[in-house]
Amino acid sequence: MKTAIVTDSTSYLSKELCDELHIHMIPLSVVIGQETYREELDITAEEFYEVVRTEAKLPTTTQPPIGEFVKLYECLADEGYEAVIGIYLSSGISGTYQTSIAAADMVEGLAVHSFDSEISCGPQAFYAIRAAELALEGKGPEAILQELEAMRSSVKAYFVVDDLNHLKRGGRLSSAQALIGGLLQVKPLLYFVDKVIVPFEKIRTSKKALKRVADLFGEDYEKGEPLEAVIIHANREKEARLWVEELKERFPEATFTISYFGPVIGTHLGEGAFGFGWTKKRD
Ligand code: MYR
Repeated sequence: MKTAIVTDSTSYLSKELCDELHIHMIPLSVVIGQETYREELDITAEEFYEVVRTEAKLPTTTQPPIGEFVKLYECLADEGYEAVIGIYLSSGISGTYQTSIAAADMVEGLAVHSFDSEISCGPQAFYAIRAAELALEGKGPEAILQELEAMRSSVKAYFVVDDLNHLKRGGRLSSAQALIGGLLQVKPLLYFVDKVIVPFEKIRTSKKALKRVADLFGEDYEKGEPLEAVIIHANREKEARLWVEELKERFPEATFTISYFGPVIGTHLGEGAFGFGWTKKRD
């Protein structure tokens, strides 16, 4: 069964990799002032961080309109695909996954399977890349979905933000949580539990939070399984590169790539955020 792999823009995969692996991307958008920009298409991450510094009004984000899903799914059916696996950011932070499900009902002749990654960004990309590799090997949707489910327990991610107010303002971290624990005064290490963002540990400085996450990675690394990791930054490429050099020395058997928080996720995390995601290498 000819199966197409779709993911949304928040997996921040390069156009080259999407072309190579035949991954189709559906963009979320960022609204700055009166303008709406589809990320990765109308605005780059660099442009976004530059523009928001001078904009008085803070940006907001929107999920893809249902019509865009329908258009894409219909196009894929016209191209001869019989099935789609759509890998989307966590349904606990965006309506994108639910909209994909609603769009699937409006398209005929195509079996659409929407997969809730329960995460976003680089770790979501782990799923999209793996699904695409299997689709290229000729695996059908059931086998691919089975593999994605099997990956869940090994996909981990932690992140730290410079200013928690962005998450609070966007409603992706409840005010109660942010205030009760006095989180706004510290740099909590954050992660996803049951599809939503919660604090993992309260840590006083970003530097200590990054050290802590490297130690958490180290615990899995010591188990001896081959790991692939992604370091994600919000407009801090130089620091990310330096960090990766240190990590490579400390964990020589693991592979590291660098990704970024683009406009949509950057709106909610703010400039200067860092993330660290990893998974077990699959064969
Ligand atoms: C929408 O408007 O539908 C998009 C909402 C996106 C919320 C993003 C919240 C932060 C996610 C951080 C992911 C970090 C993964 C390592």
